[in-house]
Amino acid sequence: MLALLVALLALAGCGSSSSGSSSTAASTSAPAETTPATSTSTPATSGGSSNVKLEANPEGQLAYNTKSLSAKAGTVSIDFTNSSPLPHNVTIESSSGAKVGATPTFSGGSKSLSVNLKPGTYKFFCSVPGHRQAGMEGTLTVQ
Ligand SMILES: [Cu+2]
Repeated sequence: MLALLVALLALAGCGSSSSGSSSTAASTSAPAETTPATSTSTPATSGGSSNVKLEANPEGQLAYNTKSLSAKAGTVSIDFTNSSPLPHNVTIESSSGAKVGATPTFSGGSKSLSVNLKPGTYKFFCSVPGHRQAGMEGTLTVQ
């Protein structure tokens, strides 16, 4: 009876030997995917463009709302509004008197004219007969 007990204890003692195998945690960390940064840098416009607003006198006087405009050299957009009952236009003329561009003659609404201008002094006027003489003209300075 006693021998059996000893035998059982002995067995238990032997079985308590723990195996020291430590499970090595497999570190399978995938490398972070580096998405290539698409740099959308806006290229500096060399020519430049400017927008100029001009308005005819809405009461029907033969006048623009200004006699002097200025713009940067390059593409110049002139937004001309004519709320007057009289038809008008905007004509651009170089200092030598050459016509550079013009909007159609119209009444009501607005039209825009896009011209490529070099630095210099230009004239803007309405080419409807009598209008320029009456005062519908001004100076456009391009720098
Ligand atoms: Cu006019």
